[in-house]
Amino acid sequence: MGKIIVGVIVVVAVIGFMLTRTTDDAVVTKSDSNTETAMKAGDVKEFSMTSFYDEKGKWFSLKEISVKKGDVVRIKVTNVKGTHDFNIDEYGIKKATPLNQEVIIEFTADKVGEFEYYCSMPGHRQAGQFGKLIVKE
Ligand SMILES: [Cu+2]
Repeated sequence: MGKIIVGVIVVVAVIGFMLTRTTDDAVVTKSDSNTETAMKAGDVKEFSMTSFYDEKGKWFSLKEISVKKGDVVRIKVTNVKGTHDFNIDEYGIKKATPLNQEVIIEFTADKVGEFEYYCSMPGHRQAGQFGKLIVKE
């Protein structure tokens, strides 16, 4: 009698152990593939703006860009009037934007916060040539 009970307990324990193992493996595999999918699926967020000046100041046509952390940000800047560039200090971006050329700036938004993009030509930022990059968690 005692042997049977011990035998049953052992069988139950072995089955339970196997079930736990299977479940753990399944969970691990699932979360791994989810992580991979999330990394690969980093959405590409594309924006276009022009860079120019007029009698009121110097400008980027787009004043604000909002993305999520992990997004690939692609900004197309076309300088249509004057001499300008495109900078985001916190992301180490400094790009010349020659007249009448579409310049593509691409980076992964891996830092959360609000950052300013601006033109570094003397006086341009002060004259209005800046905008806000918002990266949300
Ligand atoms: Cu400028």
